[in-house]
Amino acid sequence: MVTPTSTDAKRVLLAAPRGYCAGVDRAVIAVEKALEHYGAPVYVRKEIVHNKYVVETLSERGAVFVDETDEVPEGARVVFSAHGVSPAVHAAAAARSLQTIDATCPLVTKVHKEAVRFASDDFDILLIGHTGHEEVEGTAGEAPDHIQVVNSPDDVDDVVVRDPDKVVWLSQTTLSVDETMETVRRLRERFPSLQDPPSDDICYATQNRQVAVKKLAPACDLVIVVGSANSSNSVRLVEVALDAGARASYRIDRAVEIDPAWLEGVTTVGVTSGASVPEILVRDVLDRLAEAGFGSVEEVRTATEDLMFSLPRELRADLKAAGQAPPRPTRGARRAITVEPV
Ligand code: 2E7
Ligand code: F3S
Repeated sequence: MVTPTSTDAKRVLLAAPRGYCAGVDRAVIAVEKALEHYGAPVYVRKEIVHNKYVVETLSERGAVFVDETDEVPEGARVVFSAHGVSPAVHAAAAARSLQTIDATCPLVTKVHKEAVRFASDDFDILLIGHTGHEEVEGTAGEAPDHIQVVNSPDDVDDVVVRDPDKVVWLSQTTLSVDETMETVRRLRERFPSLQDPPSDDICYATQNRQVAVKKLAPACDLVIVVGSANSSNSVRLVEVALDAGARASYRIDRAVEIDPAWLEGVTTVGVTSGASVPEILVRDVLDRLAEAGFGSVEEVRTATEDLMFSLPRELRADLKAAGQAPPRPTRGARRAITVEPV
């Protein structure tokens, strides 16, 4: 916990880690590289990541965002978003002879593999996550006959399974850690033999951003979360900030959305950003806060991140064939690890 200042000087506590995770970095670079290498248009199924600015910027450069593969011309190239797709989407793309680049985050692919394995062992799989979110649709689509979605602790009483001794829970990668643990606790009350996932499904980036905002929130009169409305992990950061003791917390896409009334009587402002948010948007927020007298910025760091994923394999192969070196990491020096998508 960060203690309040002894003076009433205005200050900003800036969460770290914040912003881009390794999966977003990889997905955004994949679209950029595809545009450079193949030329526009490059079709992208759904928003590559849930951030308005990223989508607008890539659109200006020639990316064409569509809802479904049937909007992509036969034989054209399409990128699948970081949130993952079900086997049915792969099949639909193949039926139209689309050339696919799968930018599914490798940590989502890991959850898909877990779902396939538990389904083949005939488990009932309770997927904790938000109905309608693209990631949940993709994961549930791996084994629709074995998976049911549990949205929140309040859903637990309605769960019906075939064999209470053969039940496992998995989850969306971007949930609130605390709420998910509460859902699991209630599920286990009903199904004492409930199995845990083989490893954490809530990813490192989600967890790290929640830990950082939890640390600064108790000292904050206001926590500003930069992120889009459809960004699950960004929305969770507002909830986590409030649960951890921030007196107020708001999500904004851009600095211009800061309402001057929010700053009245405020001494300490916390700032963080979701995993799909480019740092330039945070810089704009800090500039705006500085204009309002909050020029003193103190970073509150709870972890360092150096994870990086290699580009989608289809793209890497084409770049290599053209004699192009793989792109460098875009932020900081990070250890390269290769996790192959399925
Ligand atoms: C992919 C996955 O794009 P986001 O805002 O997505 P969420 O899932 O939080 O709405 O953030 C990056 C990201 C997170 N998870 C991308 Cl599976
Ligand atoms: Fe992947 Fe987690 Fe980011 S699942 S896309 S590393 S928020």
